[in-house]
Amino acid sequence: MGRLVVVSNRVPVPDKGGIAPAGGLAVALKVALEEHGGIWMGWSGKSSGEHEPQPLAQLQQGNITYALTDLTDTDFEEYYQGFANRVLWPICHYRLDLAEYGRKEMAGYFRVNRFFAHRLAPLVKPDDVIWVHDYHLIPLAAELRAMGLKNRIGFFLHIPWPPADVLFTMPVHEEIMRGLSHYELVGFQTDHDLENFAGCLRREGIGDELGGGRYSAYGRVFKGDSYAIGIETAAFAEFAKKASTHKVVKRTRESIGDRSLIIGVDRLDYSKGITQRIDAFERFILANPAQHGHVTYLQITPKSRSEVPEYEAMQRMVAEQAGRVNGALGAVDWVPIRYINRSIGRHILAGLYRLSKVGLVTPLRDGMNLVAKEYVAAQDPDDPGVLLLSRFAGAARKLYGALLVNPYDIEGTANAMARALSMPLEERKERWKTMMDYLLEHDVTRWCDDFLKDLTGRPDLPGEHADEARVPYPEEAGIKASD
Ligand code: GDG
Repeated sequence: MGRLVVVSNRVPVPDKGGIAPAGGLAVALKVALEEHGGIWMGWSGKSSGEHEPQPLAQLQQGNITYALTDLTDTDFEEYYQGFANRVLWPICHYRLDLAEYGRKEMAGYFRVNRFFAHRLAPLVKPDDVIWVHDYHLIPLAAELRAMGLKNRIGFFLHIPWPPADVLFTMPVHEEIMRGLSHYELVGFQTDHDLENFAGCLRREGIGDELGGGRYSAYGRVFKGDSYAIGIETAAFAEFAKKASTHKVVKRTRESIGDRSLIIGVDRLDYSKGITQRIDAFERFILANPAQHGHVTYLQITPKSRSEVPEYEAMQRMVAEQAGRVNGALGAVDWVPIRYINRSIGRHILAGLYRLSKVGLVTPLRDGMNLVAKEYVAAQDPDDPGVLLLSRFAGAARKLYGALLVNPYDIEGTANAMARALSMPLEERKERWKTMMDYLLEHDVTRWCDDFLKDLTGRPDLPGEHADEARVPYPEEAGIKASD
């Protein structure tokens, strides 16, 4: 294959010493980029106000070029906050009640994708392979095709794909589906997401499943498959072992004493089921008086997307809820819930996972959920904790050793907490080993290799660009920004 060109909304730019920010995805893609040489392009995270952004800022690190563009305030509001985070995110997480459609935002989303394409195209060579990431950039391939690019282009969706009845509530669902058909390979986290996607194609006769993982739609043939994203399992396990001696982790151990620690780690997001989880913890304490004073639930919740009103409201709600439970159930020498509303260092996080007897990962819906995988990798093999996992997280499709829960069932989740805390060592070890063996084999490097192998080694795909003609996008198809 030629060079690799990765495009994502945000780019993990290495610091001046060339160190990439922590996180499996950044590491795995950096390894692939180093191997093939290439470009990682995306938004700089900065605004150019209302002025046209300057040309791409390019930063060379070895044989990788990081290419970053600013966005105007309007672009940020319409494309990022508006359509990506207030329409696509809730819709893909089955929350059509939270989706806020606005013609202006929808037009802004397609406009910024076109802008990205125009900035990227001059950097791309004919044999480069392009890998586009996530829901912010679905229409990018169509825009690049419209500019005449014939490269192999793959897309990976990090979040869930909803069933047709949910997706079709979105006024521009047709344009989104058409956008995906312009890729050679569309990757989802799980078989369920892929099934939902195939269902969307079948409904209203948009397209067909051709067999062998091939699909046709809008006069094009492309492949779809599922690729569960992993973590750097072996490295994270080692990291967590070392982190147990970190002073903050030691202090936490001392402050916990002989109580059992339960941990939850989630960006503050309504998809993560944090309020239902606190309800379940409260129910568990009320139903198990013997546990009073003997268990501490640590919830680490960095703020995210605070500029979006739903997130701001949720931030207040979770803090109030944790305070109410502590006020009602706590004692002068026992605070049942320790709630941290900011980000903590990755090494401390790894050490805290290892210290915790139970990992609570109970999203209402999640593409994969890396916290579940990190919690497992961080455990002491001789005395592993128990992963309590929502059946609606992508991770539940493969982590067979977890205790699966339905996060909407507060009582069921509370019962599972009690079961996890009393699970015998032999059962804990057996469950942990099943999961760890899987995670070691299916780490993030394997995920990256599998996707790229399918994208590049596909002589059977015609690379058909039957519908090369310019695709009319919403603002041209009669949806005006001023509507
Ligand atoms: C999306 C999809 C999919 C969290 N708090 C802190 C911290 N974190 C780190 C965790 C983990 C990451 O953030 C969160 O990843 P998740 O996968 O759990 O969730 P999303 O952010 O929603 O990610 C998801 C993922 O994309 C990848 O495809 O799995 O389904 O929604 O790595 O450790 N890290 C540090 N301090 C914190 O306080 N250092």
